[in-house]
Amino acid sequence: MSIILHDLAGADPDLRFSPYCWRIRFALAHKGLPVETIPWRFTERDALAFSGQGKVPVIQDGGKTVFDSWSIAEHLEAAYPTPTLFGGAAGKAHAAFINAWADSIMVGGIARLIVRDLLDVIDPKDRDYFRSSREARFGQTLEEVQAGREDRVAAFRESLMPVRLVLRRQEWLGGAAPSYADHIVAGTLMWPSCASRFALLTEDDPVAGWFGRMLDLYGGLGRAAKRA
Ligand SMILES: N[C@@H](CCC(=O)N[C@@H](CS)C(=O)NCC(=O)O)C(=O)O
Repeated sequence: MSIILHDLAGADPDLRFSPYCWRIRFALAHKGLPVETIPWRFTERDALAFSGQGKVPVIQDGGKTVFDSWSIAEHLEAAYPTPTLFGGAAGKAHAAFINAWADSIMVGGIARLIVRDLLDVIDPKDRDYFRSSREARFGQTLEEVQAGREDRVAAFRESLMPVRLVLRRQEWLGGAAPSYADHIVAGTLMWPSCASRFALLTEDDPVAGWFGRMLDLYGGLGRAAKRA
């Protein structure tokens, strides 16, 4: 039986752009687990009531409901140990750092570059909620947040230096093979890659080269994704 994944969708139900849901899409593919995705929009609170909270990703695996991407990764590793996502306790501890870094530095940096673009791809019924909740969070209009991004994108690219330095020494963040650390960073980059046409990475950036290899994994899962 397939695992069910409640997955953020845009106005186009095939446009899936949540950085957290993509981490789980990659993790499921890594473990070879079949998945059925159910499109979810920001204002469909009732559809997640069974999980006791209001954010995606949420998975239903047999009788078990799990939300929060890190908790889902932990569940998958415990329930389906091979192939491993973390490579043991030390690998999991290091992936926890990557997860925290991606959630703060990467997600925060990317949001300031593409948040107004998101308004154009989300479902029209979500637009008022999205604008008011994000403008309250930033204390600025979405247009103000995104303004001047051409001048600011270099600083975002600079923030990826730790990834670049690791990829100089090894092919994957996981070392000789991809691991959940790769899924976290690539899943986060799927967000702008799917929802915006603004180029976050330059083509000659080793991070872009690695992201291209990530897109090709698992039968080209990331490359086949619908893009805005
Ligand atoms: N820490 C959570 C974050 C999940 C999250 O923020 N999901 C977003 C979609 S990308 C969401 O559902 N937001 C609902 C909202 O903003 O109302 C995780 O890792 O899964």
